[in-house]
Amino acid sequence: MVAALRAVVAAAPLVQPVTPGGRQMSVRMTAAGRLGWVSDRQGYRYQDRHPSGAPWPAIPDEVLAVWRRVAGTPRDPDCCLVNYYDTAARMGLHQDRDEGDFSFPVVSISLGDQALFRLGGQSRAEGTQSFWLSSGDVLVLGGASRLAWHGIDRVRPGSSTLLPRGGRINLTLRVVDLP
Ligand code: MD6
Ligand code: FE
Repeated sequence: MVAALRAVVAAAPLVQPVTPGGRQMSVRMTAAGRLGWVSDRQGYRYQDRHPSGAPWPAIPDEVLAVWRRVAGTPRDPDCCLVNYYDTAARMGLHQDRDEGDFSFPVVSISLGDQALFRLGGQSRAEGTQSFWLSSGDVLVLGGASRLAWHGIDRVRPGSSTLLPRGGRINLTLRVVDLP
């Protein structure tokens, strides 16, 4: 899977996005599939091209195979968001709600260093629990957890030898179905 992702990143290079408010995110991102999720000063959105103007590469078969095994739907995903965390990167608490149909799950695959995942409820005010995601872990946010708040508090450096330069890759697969 890492080899297939290297080809994705060669076709659609990682970018370090800025939020609509102008803050640089610490995670570097790219995507595969019909649509990719991008963020810049104009806002967050799904679009059919990398910021370079190139179409997104196809979602690798190895990745699709995981979705087909766990997503519980015959529909294939439209988007595979690829997030790369160096050991200083984190992801603030958020909901995945830019998609049009929340009856489809979001499936996440973690590769490389472990990361401390924080999972709350559907309202930001609810309490959270934290657990470590390790390389090879697959997490499905579906049903009542589809709109759960979640984020990455930190990456544990040196906790995996999968990626030669360390850090963590997280893939999230979604059916986008824009409203
Ligand atoms: C991460 N994951 O694991 C960030 N979103 O780096 C997510 O933001 C995420 O793991 C939706 C569903 C599952 C996830
Ligand atoms: Fe998310």
